[in-house]
Amino acid sequence: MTAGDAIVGLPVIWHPDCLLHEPDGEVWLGVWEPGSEVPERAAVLLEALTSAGAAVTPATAHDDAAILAVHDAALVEHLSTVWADWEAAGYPSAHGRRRVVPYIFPTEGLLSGLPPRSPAALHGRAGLFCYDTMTLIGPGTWRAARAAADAAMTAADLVSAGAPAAYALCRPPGHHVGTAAYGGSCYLNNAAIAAQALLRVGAERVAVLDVDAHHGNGTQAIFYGRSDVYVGSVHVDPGAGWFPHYVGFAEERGTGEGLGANRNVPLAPGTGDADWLAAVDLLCEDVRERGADALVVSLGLDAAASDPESPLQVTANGYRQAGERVGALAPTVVVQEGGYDLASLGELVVAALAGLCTAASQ
Ligand code: SP5
Ligand code: ZN
Repeated sequence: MTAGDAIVGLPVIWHPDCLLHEPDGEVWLGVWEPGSEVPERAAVLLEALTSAGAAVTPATAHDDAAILAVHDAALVEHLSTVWADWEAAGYPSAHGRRRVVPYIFPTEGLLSGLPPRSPAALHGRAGLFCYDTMTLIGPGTWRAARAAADAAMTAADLVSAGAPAAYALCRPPGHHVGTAAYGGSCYLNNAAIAAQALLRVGAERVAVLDVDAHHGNGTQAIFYGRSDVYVGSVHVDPGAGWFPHYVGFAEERGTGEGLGANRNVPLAPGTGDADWLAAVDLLCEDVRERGADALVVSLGLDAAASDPESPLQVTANGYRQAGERVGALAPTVVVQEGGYDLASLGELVVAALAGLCTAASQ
């Protein structure tokens, strides 16, 4: 049996609309640059998983209930309408602004406690829910983000119905999106939506384990005051200079009823398999202690040594071992997050899911 054989038959939930989001780069430090969150990522992942024998399964349409349980309706309304408004107002055709990019942000310091109004000018409103300049919106963004959420909800259905594991091939990714704030190349929080969907159909306790190279700040924020969803994240230390810079520190343990249900394990740049897996083990230990009826894994592949967006040095074998440890905990919805090296993404996703399936089927 080869490493990949374990994933024969694994449901891979996919919607072709996930290819429609073309961010056309990112504005970083004032310069428009080629971005790394490109449609080819999804194509590469799909091809590798199909070749390995996974069972590609169409995402089915779901209503907005689970989405609106984790995101403010105003954020969803904004994301679903802002491109059409931008285009109708002539920003692309008359002003050369080919994507929605904010320039002013309603930070706490600007508002000084006043309520955030919805600005009259669309170019003012572009920053109402967005917290960076790298998360551009174009003609296909909303349809792709909504299709990714459908993929996550479809995977949650399968696991609720008894599948030991299901993988949602979500693109764009989602773990940087909070209740009413998007950024980090993410628009809807697919992992949080999956967790909420699992609760809706009967799970009492869900755990989200986030192994993306970056802190899952959105997922943390959504569940920070809740005890029904544990959130654990292992990531490159934001205190060492990495996105999301302001959050993701070890002392962030949750608040109120959620106190103790959030755990961050920040790692030094350069960390490789041994210490990364030890951090994954810490999170798994939390899940075993607290108990979970179902698990959501935010599977970022950008902790890999080959990845251009993070300084972690995890190998494909490391991802396989992480899959083995996590898969043993509970029935698992895997949601795709980051991972940007097109040459190694296929090997990495197959390794992670093969490890997970090996453990999940035992
Ligand atoms: C889902 C996910 O992994 N989001 C990552 C968001 C962090 N992106 C930080 C990008 C920093 C600028 N990248 C510079 C690349 C050089 N062009
Ligand atoms: Zn990432």
